[in-house]
Amino acid sequence: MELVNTKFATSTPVRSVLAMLLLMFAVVGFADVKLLDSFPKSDSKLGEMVTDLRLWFDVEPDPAGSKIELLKDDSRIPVLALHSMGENDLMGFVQQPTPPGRYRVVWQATAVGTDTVVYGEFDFIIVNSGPKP
Ligand SMILES: [Cu+2]
Repeated sequence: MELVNTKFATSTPVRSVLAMLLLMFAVVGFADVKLLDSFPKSDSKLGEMVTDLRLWFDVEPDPAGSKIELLKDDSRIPVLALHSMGENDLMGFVQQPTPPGRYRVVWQATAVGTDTVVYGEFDFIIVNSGPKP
């Protein structure tokens, strides 16, 4: 009888701790889509044109719920055929020449299995591309 009482006394707190942990995981899971790396890298300088953009995240992004835009000054350069290469990444193709200048990547991403949309942006610079072959 005493043994049963002891078990009952310990199992309730254990269950509420487990429930709290599950809740915390759920909350973190919704909020957590972090950009870990990119090509081009944030604030980097490149010596050549960019034909594709890649973003790496801490979770698997859903290309269908994600978007990448490339801006130069006030004009928008289309980034097409957004897909993943299977490395928690998004990749898209830049379909116009990217002459020297300052560029801004504006992205939005949704993790697979969530509805939360996370936004971000970063800049990079393309310096003298050199003569075309
Ligand atoms: Cu690819």
